Amino acid sequence: MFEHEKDEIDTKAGFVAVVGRPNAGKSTLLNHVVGEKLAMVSKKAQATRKRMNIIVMHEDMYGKESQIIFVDTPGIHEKEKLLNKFMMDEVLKAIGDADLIVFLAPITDKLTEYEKFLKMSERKGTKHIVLLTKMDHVKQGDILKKLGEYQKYQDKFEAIIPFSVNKKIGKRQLLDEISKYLPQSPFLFDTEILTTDNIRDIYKELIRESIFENLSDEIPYESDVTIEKIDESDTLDKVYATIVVEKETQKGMIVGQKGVGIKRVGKLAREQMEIFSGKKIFLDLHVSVKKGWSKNRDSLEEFGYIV
Ligand SMILES: Nc1nc2c(ncn2[C@@H]2O[C@H](COP(=O)(O)OP(=O)(O)OP(=O)(O)O)[C@@H](O)[C@H]2O)c(=O)[nH]1
Ligand SMILES: [Mg+2]
Repeated sequence: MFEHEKDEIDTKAGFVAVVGRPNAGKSTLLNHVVGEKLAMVSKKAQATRKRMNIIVMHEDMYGKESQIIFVDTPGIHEKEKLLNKFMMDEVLKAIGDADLIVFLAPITDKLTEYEKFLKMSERKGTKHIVLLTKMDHVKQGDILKKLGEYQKYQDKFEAIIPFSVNKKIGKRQLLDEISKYLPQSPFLFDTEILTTDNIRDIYKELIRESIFENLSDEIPYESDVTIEKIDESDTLDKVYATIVVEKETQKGMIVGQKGVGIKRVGKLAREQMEIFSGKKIFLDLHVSVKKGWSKNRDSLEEFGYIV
């Protein structure tokens, strides 16, 4: 590119990795900033398993437009299973590819998670912003106290912003701040698109979200979903999907007596899919058992988790 051409680019664009411990509020934040329910959210930790791009167009206070490509990631955690290793690899890849990182910590957290993140990310030296989430959980005085604690690391972060999705606080400030650190660049994606994920990925996540919502104990963690087929038309999508579990007993627990369990999972998933697509959804849902899938490389690949 010639120097004079570079000067003519009046837009910014870049990748922003959103990282933090499981349940910090990463996926909720991204659904909130994009204004659409795209990423799955759960009260239970370790909901997100794979990176997801969520794209937000933002005009800063000087009228300059940025295309912010947020990358939702699984929570930072340590576990031995191959699936969990894949999840951590996803975090590291997102950090490695990012122009900027947003580190999320619930405001009630101690600084140990942040210190872990600093160790993980310092080698590459990518700039980061700290976002203190769920500030609606605490009083004003506690917010100031927490901001004080983070001052110890003020030379490490570019900004620290308290945030609450519930109280709708912090969005504009976050997007303005992110825009400052993005490179001058033409837009990297069509300005109309909100995610690079396809409909298959999103339907899969909505079914997983319903499993997280409706089932307890180990089932959410030991199950996954494959979308076998989608027959699309203008007003109706017919979706054929299988829930895969590790054990025969888990299959029984999902199906439930007279099939009430799987009906409940299917109902919530279908409602969410209808909201997302604006179409009627026919959902054909089955359960199958695949012992040890979360520890097996080939099975993980079938679910789209390439380790
Ligand atoms: N009160 C309150 N709750 C929030 C806020 N943001 C997120 N939550 C809740 O926190 C829980 C976890 O949210 P997620 O968005 O799934 O968290 P995550 O960081 O994506 O979690 P993983 O995908 O497991 O890493 C959900 O029950 C959200 O409703 C907030 O600002 N205030
Ligand atoms: Mg998540």
